[in-house]
Amino acid sequence: MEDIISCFALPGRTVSCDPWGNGHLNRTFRLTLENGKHYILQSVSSTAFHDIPGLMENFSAVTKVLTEQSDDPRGCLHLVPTKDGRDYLTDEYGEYWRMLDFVEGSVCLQSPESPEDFFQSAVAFGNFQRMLRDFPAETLCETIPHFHDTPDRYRKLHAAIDADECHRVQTARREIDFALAREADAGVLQKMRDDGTLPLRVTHNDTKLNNVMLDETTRKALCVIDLDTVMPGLAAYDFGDAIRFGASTAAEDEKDLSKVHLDLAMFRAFAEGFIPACGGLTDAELASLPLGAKIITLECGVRFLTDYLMGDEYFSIAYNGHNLDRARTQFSLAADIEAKWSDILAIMREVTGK
Ligand code: GN1
Ligand code: MG
Repeated sequence: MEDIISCFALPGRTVSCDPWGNGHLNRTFRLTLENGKHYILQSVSSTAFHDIPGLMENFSAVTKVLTEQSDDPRGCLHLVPTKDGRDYLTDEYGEYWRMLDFVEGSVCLQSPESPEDFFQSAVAFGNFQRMLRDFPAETLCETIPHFHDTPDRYRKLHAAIDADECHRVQTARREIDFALAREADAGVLQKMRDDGTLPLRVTHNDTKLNNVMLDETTRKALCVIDLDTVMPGLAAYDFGDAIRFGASTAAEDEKDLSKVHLDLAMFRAFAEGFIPACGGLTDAELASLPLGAKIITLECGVRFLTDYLMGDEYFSIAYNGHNLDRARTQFSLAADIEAKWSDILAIMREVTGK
């Protein structure tokens, strides 16, 4: 690790390096320098990302625009270059490493402590989309092709069921039935993307609450982190994934499913923050946002379930069955979103005035 750290142009000696954060894919460490300043060192998952040079090009192009657009230096992530002026480093094992400024004086939440926290995260993700409105989305590399292509996620689920390599299909019958019962309707966002009903935007695509930093004192939104999945996408993906994670009353891996619900007050708070911050969403996009919540929740459940059936190759797990537990919470939440559909539409009408 010391060899890796020494390749980056840091302004001083590192005194400690500790594991940091809650990501399921990348390995993240926080460094402390002797002057007390902190930095983030990250190795990017090559299991998840197959074109890391392309991903890093996205990263620097997008952060350049965000830096120009925001007046607060903490309003955007900044890469620390290597001593020879590059954005990242490849080590002798082929691992990719990058260094970032740590956003000092900030907090990152696993669940909102109040609707205001969630509102702030909505403002951060909405601002992100607005600041990148004129960015030529088609020049970005698709860091994970078909990332939110729900029909493609279903194709992979079918392949995992058919192969049943780990003999786990029997243990997940109920979850498989739940997913397959919704397959026919789950492709509607992808269809509206393909036929041009919904415009392509530069989207974040992984809008979990823990991908936003809030100021630790004012609790106002500072910046959006985890830019690995920034790609051309739909506003509904960013809205939907945020609701999936932050408007759920339980953690993503809660075992007691009676605790998993959609919190309508949180849903409203996110809609109130996100929609004005994005600015200029079309009527078709506004109408697609609740669908995003339903479909991205279902899709995430399908992804966890597929990974469980395939032997937990993608999402890191803390125990056997972790991915099945995660799939179950997502399906419980998707069912609750279905049950609350008319309340959701009423909130959308109130927030948009349409
Ligand atoms: C992954 O790495 P992390 O935890 O920020 C995943 C998201 C999932 C999320 C589920 C690139 O995000 O799509 O929604 O886990 N990221 C990628 O917690 O696959
Ligand atoms: Mg993350």
